Amino acid sequence: MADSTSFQQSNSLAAFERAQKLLPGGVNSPARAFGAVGGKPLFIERAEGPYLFDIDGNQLIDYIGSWGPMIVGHAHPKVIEAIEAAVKKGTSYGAPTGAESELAELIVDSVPSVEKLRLVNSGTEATMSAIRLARGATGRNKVIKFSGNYHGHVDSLLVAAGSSAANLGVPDSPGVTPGTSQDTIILEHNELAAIQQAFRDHGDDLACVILEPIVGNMGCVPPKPGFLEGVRDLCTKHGAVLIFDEVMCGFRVALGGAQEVYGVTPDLTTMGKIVGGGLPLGVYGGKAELMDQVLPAGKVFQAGTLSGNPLATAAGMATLKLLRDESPYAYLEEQGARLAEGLAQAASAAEIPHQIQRVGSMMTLFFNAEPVHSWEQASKCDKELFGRYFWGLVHRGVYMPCSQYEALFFSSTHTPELIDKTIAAAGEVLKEIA
Ligand code: KE4
Repeated sequence: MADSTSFQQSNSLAAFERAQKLLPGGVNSPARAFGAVGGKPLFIERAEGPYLFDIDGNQLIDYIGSWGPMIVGHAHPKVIEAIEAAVKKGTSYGAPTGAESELAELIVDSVPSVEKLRLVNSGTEATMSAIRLARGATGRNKVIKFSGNYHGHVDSLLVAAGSSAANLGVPDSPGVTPGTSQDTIILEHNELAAIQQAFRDHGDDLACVILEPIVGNMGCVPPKPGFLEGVRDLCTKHGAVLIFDEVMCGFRVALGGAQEVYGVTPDLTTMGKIVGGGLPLGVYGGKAELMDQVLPAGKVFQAGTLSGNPLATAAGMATLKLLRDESPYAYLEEQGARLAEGLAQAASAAEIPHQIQRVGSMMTLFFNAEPVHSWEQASKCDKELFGRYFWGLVHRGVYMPCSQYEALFFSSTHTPELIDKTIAAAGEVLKEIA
C-alpha cells in the first residue's frame, strides 16, 4: 500500500494545465474533472488488471473501471488479442460485417427480453434512440424519468424536477429548450404512488417510462421491493413502453443484467459500457415488433457512421464471451460482500453515519445517516466528507469514483488481498477524517 507521503501529482498538474487550454474544463467528460471532490484530476498513463498507473508513477487500485466497462479487468489478454486481430483487418468499413451479428447473438442469448437490437456508439445514443422509438411506435409524446437517474446527455432527459405541482421538467442545462423538456415528467425514484398519479394525469399520452433498474447515478440505489413490478404493470396497462436503462447494470450484476436479478421484463433495454469491452459501443434492443419499426425495416430513423465498428464489436464479443464462459458473478458477489462489510465496519469504527448500498460488484458508501432510496435522500449526503475520503484513499493508492453520486465498480482481477488492502486504507482514512 502506498503510504500517504509518497503520492505526488506534478506531471498530472502540468498535463491538466495544458488540457485546460484546449478542452472545456480540461476534460472530455465533466465527471472526470474531480469537481465533486476538489483538487485536480490524475492523468493516466496505462492500466492493467485492477490497476491504473498515472503519469506520476502512482499505482492505484481502480474502483471506477472506466465508469463500469472494465469488469474483466484492464487490458485483459483475450480482449487485447481480439482487438489486435480486428485492427489488422482495418478499422471501419461502413458496411455490414458478420461480427455485428455474432455480437448481437451473444446479447440476445444473454438477455432474453432482447429479440432484436441496434448497435450504436454510446449509452447516450442508445437511450436517445430508445426514446425516439417508443414515441414513434406509440405515437405519444410524454416520457417519465426519475430524479437522480442519468441516461446520458440526451436533451429531453437533461431536465431537473420542475414545478412540484405538475412535475413537468424544466431545462436543467442551458441549451435545452422548454420545447424539448415540456414532454418530460420527472418523478421521485422508488415512489409508485407518484407514477400511478402521472399515469392518471397523462396515461394516454405517455410514450414510455425510462429508468435505471438499479440506479448508479445518484450512487447505488437498488429498487424498493415491488417498485419495478409496479412500473411494469402500469406500463402494460396503459400501453406505454418500459425502457430499462442497463447501460451501467447490464452485464454488471448478472449476465442478463438487472432484469435477470429482479425478474422484471422491460419492452426495451439500453446497454453500454461492458458490452463494448471499453471501446465505444452502445445497444438498444427489445421486442422484435418494436425494433422492426426502426429504419429501414420501419420508419423510425436512427443511423451512425461507426455503428457496429469492427474494433468495438471485437472488444465487446471478447468481454461477453469471458463473462459467459468464466461467469465471474459468484466471485464478484463474494468479494462485493466482503468489501461492503469491511467499509461499513471501518465507517462504524470511525463513528461516521453511513449507508452501504450494493448489488454485486457495484456499490456506494453513502455518508448519510438514512437509507438512500431516491434523490431526495441522496442530496443530503455529506459531499465534503466524501471529498476528503476520496483523496485520503488516493494518497494510499486506492482510486474510488470521484463523486458521492457514482457507484464504485471492481473487476474479476481484484483479488481478496486487494479488497483487504482497500478496507485497511479506508479504515485509516475514515478515522483520520471523522
Ligand atoms: P455514455 O453516453 O456516457 O456512454 O452513457 C450514458 C449513460 C446512460 N445510462 C446510464 C445508466 C449511465 O450511467 C450512463 C453514463 N454513466 C456516466 C457515469 N455514471 C458515464 C461517465 C461520464 O459521463 O463520463
